Amino acid sequence: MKVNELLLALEAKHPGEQEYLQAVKEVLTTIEDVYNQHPEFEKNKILERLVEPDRIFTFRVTWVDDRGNIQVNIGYRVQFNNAIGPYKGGIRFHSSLNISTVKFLGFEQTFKNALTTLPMGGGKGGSDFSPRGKSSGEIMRFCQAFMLELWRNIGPDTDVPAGDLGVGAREIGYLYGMYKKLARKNTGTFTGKGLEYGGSLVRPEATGFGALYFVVEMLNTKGIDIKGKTVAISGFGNVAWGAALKASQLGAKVVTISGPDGYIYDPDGISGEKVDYMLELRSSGLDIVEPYIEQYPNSVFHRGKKPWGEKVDIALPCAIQNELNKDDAEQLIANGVLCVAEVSNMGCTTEATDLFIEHNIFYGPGKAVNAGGVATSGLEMSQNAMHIQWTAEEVDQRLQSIMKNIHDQCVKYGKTENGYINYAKGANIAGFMKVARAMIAQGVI
Ligand code: 2IT
Repeated sequence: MKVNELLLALEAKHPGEQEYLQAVKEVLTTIEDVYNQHPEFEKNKILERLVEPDRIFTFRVTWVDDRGNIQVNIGYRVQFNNAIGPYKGGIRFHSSLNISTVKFLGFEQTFKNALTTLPMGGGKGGSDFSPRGKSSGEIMRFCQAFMLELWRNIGPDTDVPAGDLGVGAREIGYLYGMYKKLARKNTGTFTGKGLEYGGSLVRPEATGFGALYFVVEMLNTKGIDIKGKTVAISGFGNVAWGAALKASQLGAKVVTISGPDGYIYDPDGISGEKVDYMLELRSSGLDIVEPYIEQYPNSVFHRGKKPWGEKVDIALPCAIQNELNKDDAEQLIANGVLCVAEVSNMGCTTEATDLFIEHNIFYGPGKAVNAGGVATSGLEMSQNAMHIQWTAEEVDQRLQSIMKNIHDQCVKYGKTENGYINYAKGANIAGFMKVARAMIAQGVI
């Protein structure tokens, strides 16, 4: 198989779907050698089958805002691949969401979920609905209208959605509530649920916690301690919050967070009550971080800028895809960055990723680094199926061992001759091998 030919064909078939084509290209170019060493992959047309989602649902979502005006949005659910388990992946509410983004996220999710060691296929969904500035009533009505259309296509053994950007505990509550009303079943067909109705302890923290467990594993390969290291975090939502919480607990010093309005630099470190304050900032619904400087006057607000110009040891993009580009990467490298781990999905552009790898910098791709979120969703599904609830310690223990296992898989497939671990390559090959073998075993379907 010539990967280039397949990519050209895909570009012709799906013109303009930039994020999707980028995600596919990043995977295909790293697995090409392994693919060609296994004639059964080519014979079974695994790549041609893997790059196209099993199916896509696109639907209109009509709802009424607080002023009585009718609003129209688009809803999506991409069921990408269920070779190893039910479709599983989040729902994103963001004004920029389009089919290219949902497909890229679903594609990535397929490999990520394979890495978690749990039986979950890949799916993703969402809407171009923007929660910014919306009242709780508007959010609820939108979630209900969204679910009115989607509920028929999901279920505990079919497709299990969860949160993503713009979809947190409140939205999951509204979505799941409407699902239950329509399905008349209490099946747990959603993860990230509230603790009172089937949610798992540690799920809110899991993406950020898992990311830090992964970073610790990366640093361990060179005997480096995370204690005392400075950390730049972008974003200030659920994922950034979990990452800041665990990083500070581990003795690292988090010096930045960011929002669409700019970034905060806090020389004293963001820990303790400042991490709690992130939740308050988020709950204002305004999507800005500037109020942080009023609360903590020692900090500085840099309007319209990203935090990657700061001199730090560890950079953790926690906001959105392609938020760290080539210029940012050059700046981080010039400032002596040690480790860059994507907590957002595809947080770095391809050019940035290539630069980090070229410079032998610890670089962790999103599908490995942030897999703790969906892995803990998998643990929530297990608890729901057994009708029990594990303690926080039990869940955290499992999360830690899953992250260690993912790290081991990356090392197994990503270690290069000079000892450098290419985590992007390792994660892609490990995830691919599992899904490809499951597809072959199940025949041409
Ligand atoms: O990107 C992701 O892995 C998520 N948004 C979490 C998905 C999930 O099903 O928990």
